[in-house]
Amino acid sequence: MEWIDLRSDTVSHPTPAMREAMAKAVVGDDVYGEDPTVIQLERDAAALFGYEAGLFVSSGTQGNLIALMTHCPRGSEVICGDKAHIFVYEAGGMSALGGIMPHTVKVQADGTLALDDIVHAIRGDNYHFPRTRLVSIENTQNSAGGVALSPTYTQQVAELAKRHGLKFHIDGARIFNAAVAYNAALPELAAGADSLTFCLSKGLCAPVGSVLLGSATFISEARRVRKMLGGGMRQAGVLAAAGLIALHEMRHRLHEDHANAALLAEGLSDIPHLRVLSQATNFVFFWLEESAPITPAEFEKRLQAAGVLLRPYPGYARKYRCVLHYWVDRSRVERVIEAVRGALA
Ligand code: TLP
Repeated sequence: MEWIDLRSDTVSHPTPAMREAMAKAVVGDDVYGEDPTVIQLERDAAALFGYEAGLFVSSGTQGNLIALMTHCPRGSEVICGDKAHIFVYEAGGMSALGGIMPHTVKVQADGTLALDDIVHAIRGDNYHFPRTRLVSIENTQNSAGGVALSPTYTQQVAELAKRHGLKFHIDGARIFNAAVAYNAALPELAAGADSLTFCLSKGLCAPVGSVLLGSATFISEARRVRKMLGGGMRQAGVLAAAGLIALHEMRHRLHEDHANAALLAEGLSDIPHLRVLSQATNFVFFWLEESAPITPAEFEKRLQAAGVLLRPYPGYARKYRCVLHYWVDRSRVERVIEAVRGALA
């Protein structure tokens, strides 16, 4: 069966053009700094966002961990959202491997951290306290509904961080979706951030990889941390080749996923026993009401029988996240709407 997989955009697989580029990629040993395709990806990514340098890493999780470990000495603190991916969904890596303490503040409904909350979370200069080193935001904010944060807000956080002598990191796993949502230039969304990670393997369809961006000095230190974590890859150009297509071609079609998400939200909105909670960028969240004639497990089973893969959002029994991507076009969205209607009839 050909699945319509809405569980995440991480499930997107490489396009035929990517597979061809991967087969033909010129490669070298990247730990020796000799893989021309990786070097090109890192340079192109840095240039696009206005950073000095980039580092190709195996995943968004690894990119964030490397950034945190490069910025923060052991025992220091990062201020981040209570729904931030680095806090909730990265297996506690910052603490387990970096000895870094998360200091969480509430993620607002619009995905931001209130500036006052950030200021209040900054530790005073007192030897009882851990030292605050870093502020981190997430754009788009996954758990808040895939909402995009504006260039203005990003700039405000950057200024706040600077004023208080803190470093500033952006988990920009889906930053290209944010750029589409705000029709913003990429450097605007990164302006003032000391580091940023973005993913090639979500809506952009590359099979593997993320890029960490920062100053030349920061990236050189980050390269050591990547090696320490076992993330030094060898002929990684086969992966970077797909990454280059993601970076230069696939990001230009993300508006289609946003339009399909809006279409899906609209189509689901009048189905009984289901409440659409939000739609933003390529995400739709809905709630399966307690009044539904079937259990969530049965709902998923019926959808699966109709070729649709959906799962509750981690930590919730009845809250579903649908993530649109390249492999779910408009006609498939229409099939999903019919499948959901049928499952709940
Ligand atoms: N998010 C995944 C799951 O881990 C929840 C998903 O399906 O959305 N930052 C953000 C904002 C993310 O959403 C993710 C992946 C990551 C980082 C980590 O990326 P990977 O999976 O490449 O380690």
